[in-house]
Amino acid sequence: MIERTLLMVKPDATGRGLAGEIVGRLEKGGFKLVAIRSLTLTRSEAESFYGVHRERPFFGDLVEYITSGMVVPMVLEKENAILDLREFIGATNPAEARKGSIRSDMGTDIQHNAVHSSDGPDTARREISFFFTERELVQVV
Ligand code: FUP
Repeated sequence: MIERTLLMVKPDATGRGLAGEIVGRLEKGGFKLVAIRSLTLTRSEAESFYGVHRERPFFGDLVEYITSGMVVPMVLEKENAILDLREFIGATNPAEARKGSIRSDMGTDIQHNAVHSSDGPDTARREISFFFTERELVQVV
């Protein structure tokens, strides 16, 4: 099934000038770019985006970090996009991520792990509409 998912380049990667390289890798990897933007999240936006982690011990640090610089969210489309993208970016902790994956090559530690991607269909829908309007998701082929 053709799916759409959300990938967000995080501040550690944008700050090191890696956003373009990440987009290039994704496109070469067969992910079609549907929509892309850049912004710096406010604290309340970050708390809402990471709402499922509110009770976790790292929540405060995560919000602090994700608001510390620019993020580049994008919508990507392909067959089986959600799970394939999770595989493509590698495990959450760059030290455990598959060699050659984005997080292995570009992440620093579990917090500064270069990119986020949606972990399932419901999350993908929620995260895509968090950043993009319906109009931005329309593609005339
Ligand atoms: P992922 O779905 O791979 O992005 O990972 P999680 O949903 O488990 O975690 C979300 C984010 O919380 C991670 F990208 C990084 C951060 N995190 C920490 O900072 N410390 C932890 O111990 C676990 C996650």
